[in-house]
Amino acid sequence: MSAEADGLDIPVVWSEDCLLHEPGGEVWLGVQDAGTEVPERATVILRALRDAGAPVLPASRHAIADLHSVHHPDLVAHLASIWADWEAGGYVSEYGRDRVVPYVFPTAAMLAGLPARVPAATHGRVGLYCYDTMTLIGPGSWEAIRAAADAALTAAELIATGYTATYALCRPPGHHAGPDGYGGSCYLNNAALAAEALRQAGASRVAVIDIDAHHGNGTQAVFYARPDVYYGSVHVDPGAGWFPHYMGFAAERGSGPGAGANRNLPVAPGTGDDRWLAAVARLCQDVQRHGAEAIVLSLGTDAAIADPESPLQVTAAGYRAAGELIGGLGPVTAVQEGGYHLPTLGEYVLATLAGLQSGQAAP
Ligand code: SP5
Ligand code: ZN
Repeated sequence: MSAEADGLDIPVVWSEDCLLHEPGGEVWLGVQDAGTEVPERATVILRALRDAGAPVLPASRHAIADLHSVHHPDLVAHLASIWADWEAGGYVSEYGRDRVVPYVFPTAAMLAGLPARVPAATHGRVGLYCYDTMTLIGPGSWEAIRAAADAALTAAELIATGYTATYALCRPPGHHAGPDGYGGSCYLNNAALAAEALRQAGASRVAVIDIDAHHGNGTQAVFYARPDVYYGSVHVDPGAGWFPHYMGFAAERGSGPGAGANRNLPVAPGTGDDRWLAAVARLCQDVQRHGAEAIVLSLGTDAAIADPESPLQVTAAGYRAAGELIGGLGPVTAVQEGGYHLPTLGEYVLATLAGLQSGQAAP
């Protein structure tokens, strides 16, 4: 049975609030560029999945406390309030800064062993939580950030009601956001929240498989010392010069009780279907060995040939094949991460979900 012929049954969990985040670009190397993490990403994906027959379900509102399963309450409170503080501080009206962007970061090199204090000035404080200059906050950002987290939590909770696959159309994405910091166009870690929700719904072991073109440093950080949630990622090699630069190397295998439950498979720029799918298959073997009862798929489609943010060369057929492999592992909650080439984005997401459906239908 093919989803292309017979329709996609996987529910799409969605909130219109995800369109309210308008980062207005990214500051890269000191210059503000247009940026690629735009609201139209979500509308083209939604259109493609609706056209394929997928049912669309509303994201249900969750308590702020539910976000603390993954994130420090101070980060959540900061994200919820920083835009109001920024406006009240005159950064827009007096200084012409129409988005929140930090300029000082409390790196280890600056602190020299001292603890990071919470700065008195709002423009100092923003660097305590944000680790780059590409992840801007504007007037509607918090509503979208919260709605994306709601979508991921709802999609995970639907698994307990009998769905074997669900999809959260999250925007902004999440896998670069860690327990107490954000960056890489991500604010809250939607996939990690979904994994925690699956644990709380009774799965004793959960696996996150991350096929976004970039390493999900935030998800890795959340689960690095834990044996109950496996994290495995195939991504463009940070050692070859790619974001997130500081993490995502093969030697990172987990720590303490989590030793062995983290796997990074960096691939060279230019990697296409064959070597990328071999890495996905290796992650699937890991997941079977780990004994996960539920899977979260961090579904970034920026490994696509035409994507402007990565040098990988994976076809839509490659993503479909990845979906088939992952669908064979058990119940899957797919969570949207990156993917920036608007003309092909919908086709790639649909191909992956069709693969998941087909992999789950196979005997
Ligand atoms: C969720 C996700 O995919 N985040 C990726 C963030 C990676 N951003 C790196 C941006 C580097 C500067 N962008 C230059 C674009 C040139 N086309
Ligand atoms: Zn990415």
